Amino acid sequence: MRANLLILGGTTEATAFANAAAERGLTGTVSFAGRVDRPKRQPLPQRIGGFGGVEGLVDHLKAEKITHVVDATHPFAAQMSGNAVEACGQADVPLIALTRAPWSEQDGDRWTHVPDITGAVAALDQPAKRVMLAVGRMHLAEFAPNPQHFYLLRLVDPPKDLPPFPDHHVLVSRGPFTEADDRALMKEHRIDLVASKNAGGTGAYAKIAAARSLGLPVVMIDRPAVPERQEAHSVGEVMDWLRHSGVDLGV
Ligand code: 3Y8
Ligand code: NAP
Repeated sequence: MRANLLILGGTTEATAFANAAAERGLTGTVSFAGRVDRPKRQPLPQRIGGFGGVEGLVDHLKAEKITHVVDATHPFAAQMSGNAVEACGQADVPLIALTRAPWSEQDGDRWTHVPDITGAVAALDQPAKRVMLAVGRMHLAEFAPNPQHFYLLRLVDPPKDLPPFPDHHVLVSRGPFTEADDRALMKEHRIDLVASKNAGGTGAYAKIAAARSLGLPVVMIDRPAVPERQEAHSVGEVMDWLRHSGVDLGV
C-alpha cells in the first residue's frame, strides 16, 4: 500500500523521521504551526499554519487522503497532540506519536521540579538572581511578576515586543545547542539559576548538562499530560509500525 503521511513536526525527531521517510521514497508532508519566521528546511513538502482545531484537522485528513499520522511534535505541544488523537479517531486514520522520554536527574543535578509554567513563576519568587530563562517566547509574559531577576532569554527570532523584564539580555539563537557553548554562555552572563521545560531529547539538553557541570540549580518544568495514544521512541519503531500496517517501505 502507498502511504500518504502527515508528519506533525517542529522537533529534532520530526526532522530525523522526515529524512528517513524521504530516503525510503515515502510520500508525506511535514506540518508546522508557523511559530517561527523560518522553520528548518525539510526533505519532504511542508505546510505551515494551524488546521482549525479538531474539525479542521479531520477535514484535512480527508481532503489530503492522509493514510497515517506521525505526531512528532514537542512534548509541550499538548493541544496539537490532543487534537491529533481526537481527529484521527473521528477520521479513522492510524496515529502514532514519535516522542522522547523526559530527562531524569543524574548525579550532580540540582533540580526543583515544578508542574507547569505557573509553578516555575512561583519558584522564581525569591531574591534577585541571574536567571537563564530558556523556555522560548510564548510564555515570557507569565514570568513578569519577578522583575527582581536578571534574565538571559534565548529566542528563535528577535522579539517583536520588549520582554517584560527591566533587566534582561536577549540571545537570538535556535538549537540544537552544545554543552560547551551553554557553559560558556552561563559563565559570560554569571548565571546562577536555570529555568527549563523538561523537553527530553537532545536538542535542548545542553543547558541541563552545562548547569550540572557548573553546579547550578535548575527549575525543571514537567511536561503537560497528553491523551493515551500509541507511542514510538525511535524512527525505526515508526518504520516498523508503518510496515506492520501494510505500507511498502521499499528496501
Ligand atoms: C517552530 C521549527 C530540528 C528541530 C529543532 C527539539 C530541539 C532545537 C531546543 C533552549 C531551548 C524551546 C523552543 C527549543 C528547541 C529544537 C528543535 C527545539 C527550545 C523550532 C521550530 C519551531 C520551534 C518553536 C519553538 C517555540 C519554543 C520552542 C524555542 C524549526 C526551532 C524553548 C522549547 O518564538 C516562538 O514562538 C518559539 C516557540 C514553540 C517554545 C516557546 O514556548 O516559545 N520551539 N522551534 C515549529 C512550528 O512552527 O510548528 O525551525 O525547526 C524547532 C526546535 N526547537 O529539526 O532540529 O527537538 O526540542 N524550541 C523548550 O525545549 O523549552 C529552546 O533555548 O535551550
Ligand atoms: P500547541 O500549543 O500544542 O498547539 C496550539 C495550536 O497550534 C494547535 O491546536 C494547532 O492549531 C497549532 N499547531 C501546533 N503544532 C502544529 C503543527 N505541527 N502543525 C500545524 N499546526 C500546529 O503547540 P505549541 O506548543 O505552540 O507548538 C507549536 C509547534 O512548535 C509544534 O510544531 C511543536 O512541535 C513546536 N515546538 C514546540 C515547543 C514547545 O515548547 N511548546 C518546543 C519545540 C518545538 P489548530 O488548532 O488551528 O490546528
